Amino acid sequence: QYKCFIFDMDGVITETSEQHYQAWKQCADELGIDIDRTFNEKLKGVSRMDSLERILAYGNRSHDFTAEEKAELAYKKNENYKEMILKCTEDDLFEGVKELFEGLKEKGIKIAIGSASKNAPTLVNLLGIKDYIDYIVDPASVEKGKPAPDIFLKAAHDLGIDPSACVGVEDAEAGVEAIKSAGMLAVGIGEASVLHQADMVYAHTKDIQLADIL
Ligand code: B16
Ligand code: MG
Repeated sequence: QYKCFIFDMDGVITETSEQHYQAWKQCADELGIDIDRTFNEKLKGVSRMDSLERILAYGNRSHDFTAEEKAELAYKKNENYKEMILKCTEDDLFEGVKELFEGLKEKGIKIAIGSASKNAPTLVNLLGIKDYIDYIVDPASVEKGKPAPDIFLKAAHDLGIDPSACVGVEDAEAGVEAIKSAGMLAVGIGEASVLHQADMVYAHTKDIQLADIL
């Protein structure tokens, strides 16, 4: 039986993609690169440095910066983003998340966060869900980001649970791919046509039926 649920953060338990977008938009504007919300879709679930690389490639400016300059751009974006998310409170938690967590706790199932974001611990605190979370993966501790399975496998390993007894919940295509390569059950949040690799798909987190999964 399933012993652990590993949740992605952005798009699954809260929506921070708007703040990521605003912070990247400011960075891109300063470089004279015009990004919009459609382009931002390609940054969901993608690590900070990879997001910057995608923006630079989009503006044909991949080769214009040294590694140091890129690190500085990413640093500035993150400082900006951190200031934006300071306003997050329990009200920013998606509907149904607390009830879902309560249901899992009742059944003795562990809850982990498998986000690509290095800011996940800060958000877990701001969203007031710290007491529910058994483990937060530090994305800096794994070699490869999503769609590689590393983040999800790290959670299972550190909790001492076999991957086959884990359920991953993701809104991004790359995230679902990561869960499947980790050998876990994949629950998709969003559109079934996009998340076709998922074992089951719900439109919103609040629609998840634990009884169906367990
Ligand atoms: P950070 P997720 C991802 O979160 C975001 O979707 C993505 O836009 C962001 O670049 C990435 O986290 C890294 O975030 O800069 O805070 O380390 O969907 O994996 O929860
Ligand atoms: Mg996500």
